[in-house]
Amino acid sequence: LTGQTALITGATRGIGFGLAVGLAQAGAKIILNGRNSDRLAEAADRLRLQGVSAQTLCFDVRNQQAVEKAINNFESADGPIDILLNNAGIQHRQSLEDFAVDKFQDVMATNATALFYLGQAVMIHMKQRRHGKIINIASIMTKMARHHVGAYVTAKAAVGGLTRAMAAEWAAYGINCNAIGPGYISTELTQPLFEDRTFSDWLIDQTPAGRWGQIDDLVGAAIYLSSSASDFMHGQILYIDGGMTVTV
Ligand code: GCO
Repeated sequence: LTGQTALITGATRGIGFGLAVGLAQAGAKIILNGRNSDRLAEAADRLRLQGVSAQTLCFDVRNQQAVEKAINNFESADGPIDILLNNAGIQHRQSLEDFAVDKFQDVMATNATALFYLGQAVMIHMKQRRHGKIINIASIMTKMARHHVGAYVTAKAAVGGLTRAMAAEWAAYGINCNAIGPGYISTELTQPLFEDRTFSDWLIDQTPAGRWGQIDDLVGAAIYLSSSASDFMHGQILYIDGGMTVTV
């Protein structure tokens, strides 16, 4: 990815931070995004400790004006954004019948609508260059569901549709849009589940690979979808789930 610049949203921790390290190790210049400037600076410091220099762009992905301003300013002052990794996401677990409306709306805004804001903002520039890679972070919940994550399931299903919609309209401009659908990856977001012995034993039993996923399990797919190796791939979702979605 040498010579390419990658913007990763929600990159202060978890999958976003791990993929930033992976793309950097493959040669990309990195822009970390987060909505908290202190956490963003701390993440950039952690990256530097791993020998990776990163720029930072602090904005809330749910704020379309802030998204457009940050990306247009970067493009005019610092240069092209070649790769967008739409990673930012939140989780809220509650029974659907009791699910708080404001929480549902926040999950949808962060995990789905924000990806549209980011995609629209970067593609205007990618279209001019007839080159760009957009990678949306979907989930096994793009095509499955489980109790108490109804907003997340709905949002991640929308990510699958948005990925196809972006591909349908933007492939003609030399922009590849695809998605990665992680299974259960051990991160801060899933820590309550990882620490729940009953859930974790069930998950391992449901997963042919017999283990929780690690963030490093996702890096290869992110590099592939960021590189010219995937130039003829459009609108696809790569499920990296230990086999969970293909077995009963
Ligand atoms: C949950 C988890 C899942 C995982 C991930 C699996 O409560 O079931 O949060 O949603 O985060 O999405 O791909």
